[in-house]
Amino acid sequence: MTRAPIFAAVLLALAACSPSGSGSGTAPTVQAAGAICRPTPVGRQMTGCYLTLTAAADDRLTAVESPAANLVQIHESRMEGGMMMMRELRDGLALPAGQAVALEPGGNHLMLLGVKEPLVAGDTVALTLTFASSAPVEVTATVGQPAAPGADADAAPGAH
Ligand SMILES: [Cu+2]
Repeated sequence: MTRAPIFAAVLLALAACSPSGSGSGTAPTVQAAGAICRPTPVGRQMTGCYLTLTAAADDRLTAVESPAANLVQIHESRMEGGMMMMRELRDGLALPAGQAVALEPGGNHLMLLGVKEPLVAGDTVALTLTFASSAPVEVTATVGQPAAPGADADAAPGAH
């Protein structure tokens, strides 16, 4: 995999971001924070990753890749008949402008499938996030146990 096209795309995006006043038409960006992947269960080659995305303008997370896995899917979790089911979001995940969208346990998440080497706490996982409008974002997730769903990071002194 070559990095040159991504680098060029970032430069183009920056160049396109001229100070022209109104927000529309400028290159949008997405901030990614708090990326974490669960350790792979013994004998299994899949696991979930979580992070928080904030898009500057309306956007959509459309695809994710990782060198650590053969495939990364964007999943939603929902209760069906009292069971937690998960399903791929084939159209990606909507990112409304300025809203922090949390991918967290029990909700939306990234699913690593065909994980090549077992992931243990302390490892890192590179993720490349692709968006409908924004330039791709590369994040490094740490491997560990994510905070409980809905937990307020500020109210959990042990979290990070
Ligand atoms: Cu899943």
